[in-house]
Amino acid sequence: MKIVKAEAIPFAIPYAKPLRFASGEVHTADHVLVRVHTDEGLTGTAEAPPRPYTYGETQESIVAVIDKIFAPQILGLSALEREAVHARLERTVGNPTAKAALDMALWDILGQAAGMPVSGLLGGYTDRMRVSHMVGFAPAEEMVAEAEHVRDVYGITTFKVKVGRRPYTQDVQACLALRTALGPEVELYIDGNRGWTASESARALREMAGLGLTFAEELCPADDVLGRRWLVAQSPVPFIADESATRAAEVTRELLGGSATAISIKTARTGFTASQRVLHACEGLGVEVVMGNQIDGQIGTLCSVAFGAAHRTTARNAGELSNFLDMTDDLLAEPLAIENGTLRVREGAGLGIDIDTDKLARYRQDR
Ligand code: MUC
Ligand code: MG
Repeated sequence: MKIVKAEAIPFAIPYAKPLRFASGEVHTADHVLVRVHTDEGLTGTAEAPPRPYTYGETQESIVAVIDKIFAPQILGLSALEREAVHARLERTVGNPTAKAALDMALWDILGQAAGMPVSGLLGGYTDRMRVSHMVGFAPAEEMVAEAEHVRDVYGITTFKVKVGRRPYTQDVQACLALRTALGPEVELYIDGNRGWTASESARALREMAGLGLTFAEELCPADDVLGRRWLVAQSPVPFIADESATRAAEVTRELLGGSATAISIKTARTGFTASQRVLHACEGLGVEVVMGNQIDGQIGTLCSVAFGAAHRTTARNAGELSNFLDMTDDLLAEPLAIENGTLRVREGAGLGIDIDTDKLARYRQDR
């Protein structure tokens, strides 16, 4: 099962509603479709979503690093030699989504070769996840209307609220409005994308003490080392590290150093192989995890739910699996459907990513 070709195809699909958060905003899904081909005719597929404001990757950099560095290094290896593939990819620091998409495409090949769904190969814990919806920056009444719409149409009852603007006049007010409108039965947590200081975060958490938040994520920068530890030590809820701790070693450092007490796992940036390393580190250290969303399209969401449903620890909390709802279109021939607040893993061998070739022709940027 030799790897004979690795393709990186840039495509762009506009968002119907842009997502705004403290570190940036997304108007177009300018992602990269990654396809790995073997000499036996199997093709593994995944997508890499560049997040320049978070990791510095761009659509152009992902295409370039795959075409010029990663593809030449892995051609000729067997798709079964995942550790050897990783040893080569990890010579290069950074470029997380390019590496992750190659990893997931290889797992797709493994699943197809074994005649097994990837989720089953990874762990096969369950066949679905509860969905958490991310509510981006907007006036409080629009954030409430969005959450009510998503609850009424898709049955979603867990919401991650983006904070990190002006804490007391905007963010706390928005969270209050959401809790008042949605009532006690929904689950709310917040993500600051490093937008507040440690002292702003502490005061905001005190002001929201009655709101029953489940988690607080990246409220202030992890690089504010002592300030962040001071904040985490007094946080009334588990404090999630997201972009500050992505690889297993970073996760271990942040958890042992007291800069986080829970972890966001995103297959978009650690694929399946490195996500399992992160997950197992978290299980060993005894902290909760949340399947995060890197503003994935449907292909990335299918990968997230395959991983999240595969393991007991990831399936315990709702996974962030709904950002694709805001896109005007997607590449999957059979679109994903969120029903009763849950998303199911796709059945069949591999990841079940069937690309609509007409849509790919319409949205690809390289022709
Ligand atoms: C999140 O959880 O932070 C925003 C930027 C990014 O890289 O991911 C998103 C969501
Ligand atoms: Mg986050």
